[in-house]
Amino acid sequence: QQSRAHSVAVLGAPFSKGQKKRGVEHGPKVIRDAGLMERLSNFDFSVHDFGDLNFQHLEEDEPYMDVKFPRTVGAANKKLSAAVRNAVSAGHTLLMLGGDHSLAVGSVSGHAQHSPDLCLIWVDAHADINTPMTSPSGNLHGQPVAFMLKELQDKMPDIPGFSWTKPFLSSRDLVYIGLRDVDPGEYQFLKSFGIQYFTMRDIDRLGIQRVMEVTFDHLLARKQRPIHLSFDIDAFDPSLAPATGTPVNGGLTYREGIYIAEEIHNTGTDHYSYGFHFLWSFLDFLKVFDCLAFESNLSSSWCAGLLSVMDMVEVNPDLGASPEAVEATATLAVDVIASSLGQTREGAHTSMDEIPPGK
Ligand code: HAR
Ligand code: MN
Ligand code: MN
Ligand code: MN
Repeated sequence: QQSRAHSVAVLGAPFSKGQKKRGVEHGPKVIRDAGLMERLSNFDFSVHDFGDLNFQHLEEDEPYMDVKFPRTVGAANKKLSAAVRNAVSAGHTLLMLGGDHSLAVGSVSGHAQHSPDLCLIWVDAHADINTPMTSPSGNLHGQPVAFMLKELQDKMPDIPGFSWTKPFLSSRDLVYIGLRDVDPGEYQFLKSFGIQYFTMRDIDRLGIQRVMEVTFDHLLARKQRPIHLSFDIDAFDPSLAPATGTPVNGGLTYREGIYIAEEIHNTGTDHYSYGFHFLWSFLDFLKVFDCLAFESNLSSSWCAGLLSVMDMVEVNPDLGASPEAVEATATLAVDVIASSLGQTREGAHTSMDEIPPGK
């Protein structure tokens, strides 16, 4: 085996107190059972399984306003944040398996401590940007983005359990894809901060290819920077991802979801530089011969792209109508992960130095 410069770390976060339905804490296990590690072993990077974090449930944890389990969620995210920061600092690309989406507070903040210039791509049916005042449910998995945004600093009260984190992200460094269930207060925030977002209707109008192009123009045109992909499985249509807590009809198709993941993997390569399209297209044209030489000389052309941390959240095996429904949802999660890390639909150009002879 050749030396593998790049490495992907896998970290489970079996946590469910950001919402009221039990079962989402088993997400890491079912995603692993769907063959995650075997799929990752096919790539030309090394894989480190960091196992699952151990989260405490605090006995004394009264609601704050309407917010449920604030100290339990805060403590879990504090722990996750440190783990993500350490993994990224050690040079790994990190895959975080949730768990409910409140875990993004820890995951993105930990990432940001190492990479303050990161940008955030949030693929979800929901905007998860409620504050305790606007939240219709009191569930913290509908609020993680509100803890991150500098623009919301004066709208966020001091919630017990969260004194360890301060807002670190500008609203211009965030893009949403897949929205179709946005609360009134959330809509207000999206509009007043001018956040770039693509609802399912926008995907219908523009097509997923144009959506990704505009996403990268928005986030990467000025400079290449680390990407945090926070992928909520409920972004997919419930017919594809039934085992999740808050399904909403009219979601991503399989191909749209995979395309998003593939395009995120393709960032940061020669083929993708944003902004000066015509110039880069011309340079790409000149480089065609270079690339052919590159790919035939090396047994691997795997490239990390700009993806630095990925969350895969809200897979809840207790909510599938059948074992098949659960497995389909978990397998879909693994497919998205694999595509984000470089699995292609055109086949991998790995490990074949020459075409095998006929005889
Ligand atoms: N917007 C609703 C709320 O705040 C529902 C949020 C559901 N969230 C998730 N994560 N499943 O996206 O409660
Ligand atoms: Mn259970
Ligand atoms: Mn979510
Ligand atoms: Mn969601």
